[in-house]
Amino acid sequence: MVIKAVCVLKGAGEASGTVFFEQENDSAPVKLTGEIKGLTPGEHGFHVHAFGDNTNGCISAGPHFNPHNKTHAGPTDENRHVGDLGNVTAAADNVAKLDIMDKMITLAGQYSIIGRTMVIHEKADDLGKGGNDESLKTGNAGGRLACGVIGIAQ
Ligand SMILES: [Cu+2]
Ligand SMILES: [Zn+2]
Repeated sequence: MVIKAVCVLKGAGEASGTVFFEQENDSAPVKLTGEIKGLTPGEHGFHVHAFGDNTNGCISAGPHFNPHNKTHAGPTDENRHVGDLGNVTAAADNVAKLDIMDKMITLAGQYSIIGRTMVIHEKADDLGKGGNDESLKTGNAGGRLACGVIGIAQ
């Protein structure tokens, strides 16, 4: 049975978007589609953060979703936070079109990302290769432009 989720991202500034998630079964990779607009052209860090809490804006979502206690890395790294989806790239029209397949996130079971928060960042994620402590926690991706809680889709 296909599992579907959706996330509407909003923030204090221009950035906003919608992300659709689809997983063929509970152990299949998850496909992300959709778009985020209002971004400066170039790369922006894109992660699943731990909490589905936006009470104080995107900051309440907490750190990257990391149930296995790993350090921050890129989406293709074996050792990474579950929430590490790397970067999305906005074109000259300020829109980033999403087309991501990820083998680590899941929409089912005890490590499901449903009920957690997607965050789009101000800067590029250095994927843990920045050579400082912060790189191994956040990828130095800077402020949180927009976010939204991942919910069950119809
Ligand atoms: Cu993040
Ligand atoms: Zn991370």
